[in-house]
Amino acid sequence: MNFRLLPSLLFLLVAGMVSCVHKPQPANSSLENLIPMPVSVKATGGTFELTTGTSIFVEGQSQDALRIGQYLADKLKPATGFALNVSVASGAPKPGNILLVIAADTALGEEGYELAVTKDLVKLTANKPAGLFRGIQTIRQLLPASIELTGVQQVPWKMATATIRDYPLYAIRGSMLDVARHFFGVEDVKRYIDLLAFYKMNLLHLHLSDDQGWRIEIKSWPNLTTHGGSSEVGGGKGGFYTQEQYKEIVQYAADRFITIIPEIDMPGHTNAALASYAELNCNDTATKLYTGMNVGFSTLCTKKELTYKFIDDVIGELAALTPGPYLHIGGDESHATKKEDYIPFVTRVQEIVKKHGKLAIGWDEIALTKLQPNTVAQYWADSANSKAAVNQGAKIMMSPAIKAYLDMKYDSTTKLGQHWAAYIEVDSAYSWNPATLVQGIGYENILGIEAALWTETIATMDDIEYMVFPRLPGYAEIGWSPVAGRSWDEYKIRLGNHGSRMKAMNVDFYKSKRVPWAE
Ligand code: IFG
Repeated sequence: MNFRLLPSLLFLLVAGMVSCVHKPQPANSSLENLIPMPVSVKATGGTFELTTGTSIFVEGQSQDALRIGQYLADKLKPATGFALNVSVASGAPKPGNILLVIAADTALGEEGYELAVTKDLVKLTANKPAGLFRGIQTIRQLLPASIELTGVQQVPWKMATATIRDYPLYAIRGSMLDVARHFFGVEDVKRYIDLLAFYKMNLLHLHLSDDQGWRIEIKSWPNLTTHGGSSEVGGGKGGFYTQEQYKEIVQYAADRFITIIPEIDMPGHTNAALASYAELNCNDTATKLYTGMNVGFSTLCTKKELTYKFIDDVIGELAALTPGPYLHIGGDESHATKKEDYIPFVTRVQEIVKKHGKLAIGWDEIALTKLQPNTVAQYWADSANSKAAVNQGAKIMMSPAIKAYLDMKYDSTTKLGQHWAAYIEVDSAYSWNPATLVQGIGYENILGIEAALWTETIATMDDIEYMVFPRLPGYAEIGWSPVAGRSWDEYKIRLGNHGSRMKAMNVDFYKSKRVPWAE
């Protein structure tokens, strides 16, 4: 034995042990690939097989459960070719079936569920319909990734048996889509909603107006869309949602237990409205349509009474179309509005929102004003504003630009997006805790988390998918899963195993080198 070699042999031995201890083992069962990670997963080591003979039963005459059951059947059919029957159970289901139950279990809250998979039965129980729908996403993720393909696959549709009990950490987990800088039609928005639903998100904030475009039909002010909706960043044709189309989006989201929050940004970010109606301008002269990317140059005329009639009409029509509790009034980057005008303006707009039976939410600058009880401040860049809002007793929607702005480039080589706040690689997008990010904003102050996609540089659904994925699943987990034990080193394995699911869903995601993508 050449003893001089001993130290290097020892080093190799120790290094070998360390690496096998720390090298995360690729998950070998879908139970270990769930995103967001459930509160508790108890594997029982068997398998349940979905077959052409499987039926979906619901207990009791619950129309919600039947509709959710049909949603599951519709999701499973393309890849399996099975037309699963959905009906009300009469007695205990026979082996090989799925049973959906809505039954009182208050600890599960609005969106929690319990999923018991045995070799004979998949039983999903929830306290409320939304919980049943969230549990359906877990069933999808327990099946092989090819379940998300659109053509029939000849594979055994096996699920690992387990008992899962699960519910969200935050009441709101969502995303914002800016349809003002670049317009995205109803089908694109529906696809975005489908992707949010897969990761148990429950909010879509639509940024409906800005300098470059007005995107929602307001019958009492038609030029807002006929003129203000006719262009976009870069000079494209823009577009807008008729009220019927907006209602279609709202219903599509509601069917997936996702709430729409519409935003009319004001007093800044209003050039599209100012270009549409000369009388909205202090000088009674309409501005030109704007197709650039600057911000902070526009303001409604806060001194004119007409401005508040305009706002009352707009918010009134939008509130009537929006079942959700919130209307977003923007309030950001009002650099062309004097502070002494901004404060009474936002105070008045909050009153108008309240008059129409809604709660106001605004970007964190609104904390400069006296906030109505239950007004929410959305933290994006100024922690002082957000702490001021907390000091007024307001809840915070966490959308820190340095962590949750989806238009931030991954790194300096990313062609799309901007990087004024930060480069946000997939690990950075995941490795933060909303409840500790800003001193003075704790868990009890936070309404939820929202990842925002601004679209100055984003023009197509592919662009959206590239910037949103694979970061979005991380935000879904931050918003849903327990903080204890959360770590990038563990999560990245699960995310790597989701590559095949995103691929099966035709998501054009960014293949970050920081993720061990499973083949
Ligand atoms: N800030 C602006 C957005 C958008 C964004 C791009 C907010 C609240 C920069 N306001 O973020 O309109 O231009 O990253």
